[in-house]
Amino acid sequence: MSEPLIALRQTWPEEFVQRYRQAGYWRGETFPGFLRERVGRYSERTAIVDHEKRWTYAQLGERAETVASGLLALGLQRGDRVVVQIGNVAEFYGVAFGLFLAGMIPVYALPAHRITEISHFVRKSQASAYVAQQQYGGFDYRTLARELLAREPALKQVVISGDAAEFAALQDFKHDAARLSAPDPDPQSVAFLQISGGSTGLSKLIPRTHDDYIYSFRASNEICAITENSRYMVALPAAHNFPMSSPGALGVLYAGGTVVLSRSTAAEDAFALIEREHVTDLGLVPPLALLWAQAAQHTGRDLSSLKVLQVGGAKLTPEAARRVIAGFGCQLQQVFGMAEGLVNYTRLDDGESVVLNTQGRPISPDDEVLVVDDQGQPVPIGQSGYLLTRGPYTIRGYHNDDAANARAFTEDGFYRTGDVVQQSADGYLTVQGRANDHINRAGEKISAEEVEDHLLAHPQVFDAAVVSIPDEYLGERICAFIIVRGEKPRAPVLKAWMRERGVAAFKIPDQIVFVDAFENTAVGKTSRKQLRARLRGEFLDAQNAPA
Ligand code: OOB
Repeated sequence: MSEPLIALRQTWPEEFVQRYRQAGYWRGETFPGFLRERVGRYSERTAIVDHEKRWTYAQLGERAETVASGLLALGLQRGDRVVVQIGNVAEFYGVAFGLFLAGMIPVYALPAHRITEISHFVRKSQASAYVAQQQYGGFDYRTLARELLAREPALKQVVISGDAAEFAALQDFKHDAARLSAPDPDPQSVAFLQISGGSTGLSKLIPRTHDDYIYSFRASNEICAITENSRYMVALPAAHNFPMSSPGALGVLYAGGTVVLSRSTAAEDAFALIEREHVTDLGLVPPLALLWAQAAQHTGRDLSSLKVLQVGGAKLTPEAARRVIAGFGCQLQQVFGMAEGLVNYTRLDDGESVVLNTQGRPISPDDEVLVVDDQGQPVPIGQSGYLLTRGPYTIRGYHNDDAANARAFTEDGFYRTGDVVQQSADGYLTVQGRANDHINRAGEKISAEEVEDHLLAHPQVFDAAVVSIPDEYLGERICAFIIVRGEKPRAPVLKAWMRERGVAAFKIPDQIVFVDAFENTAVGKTSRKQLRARLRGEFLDAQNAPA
């Protein structure tokens, strides 16, 4: 029996709805309205450039309408969730806006996700369809689609861009104006589902509404000085919240600028594109920013069009920030955000000390920030504490996940970010670390528990504890402590095991350490969290011990 259509409406209490509307944050704009308006206003300007396409706003609008007609012609309906797994190509936005026009709800997967994750997203969102590319980054997504259909019988459709084999082909979709008469969605309804980094177990789904998300990038545009002359490069995965909306591709399209997509994260490939397209703005994670800063000093490419380099997704230390500024010679902006909402920026007129030493301050005057101790009591200004937040673009709950919501939100609706920060008297935040057990590997968030679960499924693994270990290049790497059962497996065998289980490559441990026991860690006596902290401590001590 098919599930009834779930009501995808985010729930802020009425007094907050009124407040956010009155303050002018929520203006009743929707994604279909945004697209139509920009297509009308900027029609012949260049909207999107990828390695082979160059779309004007008119062409983006036409493509989105074609995708919408095609999806409706396949029998998909308004309100249907559709898992989208597309890399850094123009079609990513063709499909996203196509889904918006059709009244459907994209669920944004990353290209690195594999069957285990995609299956989870399909189930959790009760998706009707999966849209992917024939191949991207050397991986054939049709193979994944076949396995997905076998595992998820409720999935009705698979649509493939490129050679679609037995699946519906995105290229064959026909424009059909008659199908496109749908009324605009309620601005407070959920526009799409974003994937959480996941601190415990599998990723949660993050419902973002038209009103709240459009506010976040409209306000970001102002802070980041995005205009119709901005040419913004997407080098991180287009589906990630940072290059999507901080101010990201959506902010830039909202302003009438140009989005330039890079499929490659290699500095020289990107530099060629920056030179050719006169890229003005760019967002990177710290490890890439450092690599590119180094390469920039020896490149023959002209990077002088670059105005602002944004760095976020993981902590940029003051020393790293200095190197990035020296390497690029352009302005640095730190960005500390989360797919759940809250985004902080250093401002373009901030002094050097703020840009080097802080991760910025919130977008909105109505972003409420609390920094609290273990008892939930606010700590004095300048002291470290757990960051809690609520505001006009921070979710009040994950999609369909009561257990996670009970943990991640306070009774009065604050999101527990899991980050440990210090707040200055003028509201700037400096990230000190994290309270929860996720690993931030070059900006990719990995749940320790999820990796442990995969390892525990191996017959020769008796117990596993997964921790982050500081890494000069990645920020953090994944280390798995393993107690074996019977014969000891070789580390590469365990890594291959995870790969074969179909999980994203970025979740596979970088390092495996075999231990005899976790000592007095009888289940229930010591929390996993304490165990992980102790193992990490002992491991680091052992590494630093004199030889
Ligand atoms: C961004 O979003 P997510 O959802 O992948 O990850 C959020 C988490 C934060 O809670 C924090 O732990 C970490 O990533 N983080 C940073 C950071 N930016 C994100 N930690 C230290 N310094 C930073 N600058 O990563 C994201 C979303 C929108 C804009 C930028 C990043």
